[in-house]
Amino acid sequence: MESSIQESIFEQAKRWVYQAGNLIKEQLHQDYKIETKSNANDLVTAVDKHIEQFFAEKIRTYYPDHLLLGEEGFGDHITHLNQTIWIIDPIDGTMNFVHQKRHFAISIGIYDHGVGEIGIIYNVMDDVLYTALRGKGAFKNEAKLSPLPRDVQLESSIIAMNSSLACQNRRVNEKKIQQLIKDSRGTRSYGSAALEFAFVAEGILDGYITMRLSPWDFAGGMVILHEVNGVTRQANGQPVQLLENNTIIACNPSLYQKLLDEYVELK
Ligand code: 2AM
Ligand code: CA
Ligand code: CA
Ligand code: CA
Repeated sequence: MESSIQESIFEQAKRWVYQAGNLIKEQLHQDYKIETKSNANDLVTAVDKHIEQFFAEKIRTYYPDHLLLGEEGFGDHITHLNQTIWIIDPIDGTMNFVHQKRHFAISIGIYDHGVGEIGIIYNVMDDVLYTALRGKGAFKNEAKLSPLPRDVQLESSIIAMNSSLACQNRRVNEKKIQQLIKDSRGTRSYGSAALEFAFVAEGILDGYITMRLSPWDFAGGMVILHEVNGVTRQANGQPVQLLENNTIIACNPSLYQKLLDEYVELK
């Protein structure tokens, strides 16, 4: 994507993200409808839907040749990558939104022919905007993020994960995850995949491991993490598939091989 086009789309997207953040704040304490999706703990609210519709309307008006892939179904049915696609999670961390009224984010990744050009993750209640343009670095608000250090050791690392990874489960060897909990300095679970990606990019987490993320959970974070030399791979070592669910390791480059070889074993 040409640099001036990339920058003008970015400026527009950023304006919309701040507008959407204000819409979420207005509705945060209102009596919105809450429904469940795949299970009783998989929540979706009228606010999630409203925000995705907001972006769908904007994109269709201003960029009619772009496509949208969104969690709540107001986007397009996308089967291939050879166009410009906005991959949006209107609220990442819906459970946090409902229960905690904080620790949730708007996440956007804009991909052109499969190449991540723009990443935006907005921590709405903290008013912290993580951004990246391909080839131009990553930022936390106005501050440029440093490339991740290359000499990080596991024993002094903090690893984020969904706690269910350490319980008996169908996908990974939980015994090795339990060993990872012992061998690392500490573990965390924030409940927003997008924020967990942003924290790895910021260097305040050293890794994030999670099962079956959807494209809108990681699309923005992958662009941001890439700009600080972070690694995002499937847990089997394969490249992430942008249009599919992926079990993911996102981490500091110095930890990737060790996590893959010693701690993340798929069943
Ligand atoms: P969401 O809030 O947009 O649904 C929480 O564990 C993290 O995992 C959030 O980023 C959440 O995104 C994501 N997630 C993905 N699939 C989920 C599911 N079926 N139920 C709950 N959270 C899910
Ligand atoms: Ca959801
Ligand atoms: Ca999500
Ligand atoms: Ca969501």
